[in-house]
This record gives sequence, structure tokens and C-alpha cells, in this order.
Amino acid sequence: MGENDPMSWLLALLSYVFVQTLGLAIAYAAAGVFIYLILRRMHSRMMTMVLVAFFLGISLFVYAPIGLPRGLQYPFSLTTYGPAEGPVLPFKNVLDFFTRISRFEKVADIARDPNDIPPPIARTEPATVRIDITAKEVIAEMAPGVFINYWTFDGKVPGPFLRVREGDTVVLTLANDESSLHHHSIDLHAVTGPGGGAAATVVMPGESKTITFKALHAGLFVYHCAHPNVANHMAHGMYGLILVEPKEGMPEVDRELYVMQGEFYTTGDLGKKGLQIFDAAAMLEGKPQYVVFNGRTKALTENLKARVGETVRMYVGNGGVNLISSFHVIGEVFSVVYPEAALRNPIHDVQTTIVPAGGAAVVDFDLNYPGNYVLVDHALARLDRGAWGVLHVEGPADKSIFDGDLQSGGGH
Ligand SMILES: [Cu+2]
Repeated sequence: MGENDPMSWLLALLSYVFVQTLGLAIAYAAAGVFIYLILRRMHSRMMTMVLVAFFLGISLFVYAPIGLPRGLQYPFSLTTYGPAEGPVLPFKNVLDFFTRISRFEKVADIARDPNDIPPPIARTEPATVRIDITAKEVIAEMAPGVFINYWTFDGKVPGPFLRVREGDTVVLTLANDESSLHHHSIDLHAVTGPGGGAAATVVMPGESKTITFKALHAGLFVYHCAHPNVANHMAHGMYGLILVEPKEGMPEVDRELYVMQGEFYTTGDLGKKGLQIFDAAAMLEGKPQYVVFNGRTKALTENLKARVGETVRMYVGNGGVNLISSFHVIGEVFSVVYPEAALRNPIHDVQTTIVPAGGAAVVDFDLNYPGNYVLVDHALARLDRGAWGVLHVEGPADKSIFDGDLQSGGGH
């Protein structure tokens, strides 16, 4: 039986139902039978009173601090104080998900190609730019055999790299695929207006809505779904970057790459195979199982290629939802960093730059020597959760820049 056939998903559902909810009901029923059997044997009023007191005490102990759960949900009792719905997973959603599982597209590779960037804008005058994006819920692999129900913009993580010019008028249409289970919306940090656009783009499955906005500020901006629970939607993969090029343009480079970090929270431990269930409690605690670039583990190990002599620019974003990325390329120094993607305020000669949750940075660096250069979040424990990639650089080796016998495993 494959890891991704409906039977294994059905088993995942059954284990969820029994472990998380029915388990409790079974325990209570068994306790009732237990009491009945004891009382039938003993016929003792004293025994009855002691047992009743025992169960009253236990019930008070559970009820007093947390009250009754509002419904069947995972986690069973979780009180939150956000402005809208909390991040719990209602049991009804789980059932809806499994009854409609055949409708979700199975995406062979969730990772957005880091080379998938529109070319620089040649225009010198503002224009009206049309953008169409579709919110889509899909199933794909986080790692071999580890399946995640991703919520996406255009079926990949991160969403498409959007590129406009300062002063442009953008007409953006967000559609929600008919197969979706949830409402979605889009908040672009480049937008000046209610909810960054989210207040006017809430779309039900099968629906679409259009907004128009003026790109007033140059910069590299995160966009993300902002439908409640926002953190929950983002932790399913709903984020991307929009570059608003400054009127005066940016220095030319030889190669541009799109890298976006994100966290995934699963009830199954790191590496647990099969379809994973979203863990709202882990998200509130900020303890992701997976921290990855471009949607999955090893998304950027084969497709980042460049040559000695080139200048590379990386557009680096962080979908969060909790962690701050300490972005670093092992064996390189960034010749230019636009901190927090402030495109008119570059700094120079930087080792590691911060990419805040819901923020971005732009880094340029020159390739002087061939080899494999490893991209990391330099909070290095996250490497083991997936936060790394490899830039493969080919070309002549100038021994005046570096000389030595390379050993495997000597990356850092
Ligand atoms: Cu959403």
C-alpha cells in the first residue's frame, strides 16, 4: 500500500478520530461499565458514594480551569484571544477534508522553482498591470512519503513572484478554486489600503474578486492570505513576494533567484510518513516540525546554478509564521544587502542578514570561486528541519582567492 493512496488516508482519519476524540468517549464509557460492575458485586452504598465523589472530583479538576470544550476540535481544549477565529481544527473540517479528498489536486512538486522570476521591467513610465492569482488547496510531499495539505497561491509554495514598477496601477484578481474547502484572501504589504487588499478579496470556493491599487512604495514585499485564522493559512503555505521596482531601477545583475522560508506544523514528528495533520498548539508555541525554503525539504538543492564571474541577486522572503530567519550563504559575503528590502538604503559587506516574519531582504553577491555554496537560516538547528539549499557554481578556480584540498562534509 502506497503512502498516498486513499486507504492510508482513511487510516490516518481513523487514527485521528480514535486518538483525539473517540478515545475520550471510549474511556468514559469504559469507566461507566467499570463502576456498574463494581457496584453490582459490592452492593455497597459507601462504595457508590466514594466512586461518585471520585468522578465528581476528576470532572471538577478538568472543568474548573478550562471549562467545556466548544466542540470537537483539535486540540480538544485551546483558548485563544485573537481578533477572529482561533487556529484549532474543527472536527467537521477534518470530515469534510476526508470526504472530499479525491477532489484535491496531487501536486508532484510543491516547490516553486527559484529561477521562476519575471524579467526586470524595461519601462520608464507607469502602466496598468493585470495580475491573476488562484488560491488552491492541494496535497504534496514535504519530504519523501511525508504528505501535507498545502494551501497555495497558484499551486506552488511560495506563490508566484510578482513584479511591478513604482507608480504602477495594479489590477489584481484573486480566484478561489472550486475544489477548495476554505475561504481565502490576499494581503499584499505593497498595498496602501484596508487589510492590504484582504478586506476586499475574501473569496469563497469558486468565487473571484478584483482590487485595484497603486504601488506607492518601492520595495520587496510579502503577500499572504489573511483569512482568519491568518497564521493558520500562512502555516499551510499561503505567501509569496511582490517586487515593486524603484522608478530609477536597480543595479543590473547576471542572475536573480527567488527564495522564501516558511514553517510547517504537524502532529506527526519530524519525518513521520503519511498524510500529516496540522498542529495548532505547536503553531501557538512556535515549534515547527519543518522549516524549509520554497515549500519543502530539499527544494533548492539541485536548481540553483551560476558561474564564476557572475553577480547573483537573491530575493529572500519569510512567510513565518513565527521564526525570524538569519539568512546566510556559507562561503560567501553579500557585497550588497538591502536590509528589510529597503531598496534605496543598501549596506555593504554583510555576512548574515535578518529576514523578519512577514518581511524580506535582497542580497547581491559576486561569485569569485567555483564550488557548492550552502544557503541557510544560520539558526543552524533549523538545517535539520529542512532550512538549507545549495548554489552550484562552476568556472575557473583562481588560487589567489582560495587554495586548499576540499574534503567532503567540510561545509561549515
Ligand atoms: Cu487562505
